[in-house]
Amino acid sequence: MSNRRQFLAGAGLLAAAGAVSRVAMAALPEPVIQSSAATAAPLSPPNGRPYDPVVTLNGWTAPWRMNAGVKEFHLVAEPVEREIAPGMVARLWGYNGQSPGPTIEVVEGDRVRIFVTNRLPEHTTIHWHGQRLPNGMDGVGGLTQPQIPPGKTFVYEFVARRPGTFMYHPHADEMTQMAMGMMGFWVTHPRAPHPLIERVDRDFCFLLNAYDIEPGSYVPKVNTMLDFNLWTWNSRAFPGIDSLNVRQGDRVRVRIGNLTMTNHPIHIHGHEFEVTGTDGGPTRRESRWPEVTTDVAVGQMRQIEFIADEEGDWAMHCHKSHHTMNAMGHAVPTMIGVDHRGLVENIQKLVPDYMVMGERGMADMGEMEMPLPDNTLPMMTGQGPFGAVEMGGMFTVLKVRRGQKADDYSDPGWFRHPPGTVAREWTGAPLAEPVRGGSPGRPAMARPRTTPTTELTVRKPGGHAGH
Ligand SMILES: [Cu+2]
Repeated sequence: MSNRRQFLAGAGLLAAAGAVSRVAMAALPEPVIQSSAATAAPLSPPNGRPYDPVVTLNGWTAPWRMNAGVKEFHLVAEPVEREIAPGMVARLWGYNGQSPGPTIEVVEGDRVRIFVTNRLPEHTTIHWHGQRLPNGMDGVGGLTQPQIPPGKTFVYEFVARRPGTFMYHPHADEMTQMAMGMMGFWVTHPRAPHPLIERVDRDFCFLLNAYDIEPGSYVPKVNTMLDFNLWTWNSRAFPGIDSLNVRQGDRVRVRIGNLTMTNHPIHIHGHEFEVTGTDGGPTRRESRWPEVTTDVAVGQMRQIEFIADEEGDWAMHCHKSHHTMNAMGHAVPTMIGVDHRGLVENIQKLVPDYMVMGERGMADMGEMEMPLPDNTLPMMTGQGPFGAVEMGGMFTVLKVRRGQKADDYSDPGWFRHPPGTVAREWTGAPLAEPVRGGSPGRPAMARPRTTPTTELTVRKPGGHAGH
């Protein structure tokens, strides 16, 4: 779907470059609307200065129209339906049919004209986070411009002066509009070889965002300040986030912007990376050091780079463990070590569909077939080649393959591990009772001799809690 749309858009651009009348060029450019949450193929620039395009995870790049040397984009702020992951759709606000809006890619020195049409029920603006621009183009409603009323179109115009990694979002009723998903990515490519900006083989980008959507409902609660329950990358939660598919040996860049209300330590397995840029620009070489996790604070952007030299399926995720879970994870009491034997049958007389959560840990949640309200994602889910992955939220996989073609971003499937390279069960003689250290006192996690009195919270799936 997205490829076809991009192809059609590209065909439109070619026609525009040919013989379109001045009248047509004086009219608003046709906005291109996206209906799919799939990762679109990179959009090679059909005109203007050349560059290596980025790939937006579960997103796409906005086509533009070249008008007398100016790159013209048309963003439409509007209500959208976004599939968060298969099985759950959210009613959000976004741009051009999706949340986030399309990525805008331009080249350092480009003059850019962006038409913004407001189809929301309230006024809005767009702030171009991180850009050098005339003050009146900065998009702060009331401060640098009047708000864009519903039904109106405003024009922003400036030169993309600084190459780098940026984002855009409203600066009008921000708490509501960002909680509803209004945001997008912006990349300004360097116009010439830049001493601090490498050429890379793959260049991915996505925004960190978060929602508070009650299980079973569709619309985010917009008055939530901190206690969000859906942690997403580009408004997608695992297993809805596409994998990053690369060829072994590729130099890979990942650009990440944080428009949630908390920080996210982003972690990649199996490789070390360096932070090569922020929304302030490329970092100086002497400021770079190897990392496997980098924290992306609120309102920050981080651009990381590494050589993908280890074949395999490598987890890539936020390191806050409650950010790799979907909704319903919050109110579950800790039951590890609590002996439920005999209790469940009694409770089930009162609550027929009662299930015990977590007496052996929470891993059972990954496989539990619990009745969930419609339009609700399981808390931890996703199937891997060895079983349930027990993850949700801000989690995906970096797939490094020897055989991946240079321009191929398709999913190569699960990694086939060479024989003898997978952790395996010990089948030799079992160890007798382990020898414990000689410290006096009881071990910290000893099982109590008698079952303690336990207060149980009985939870009926469906979000109705009773006691
Ligand atoms: Cu996080």
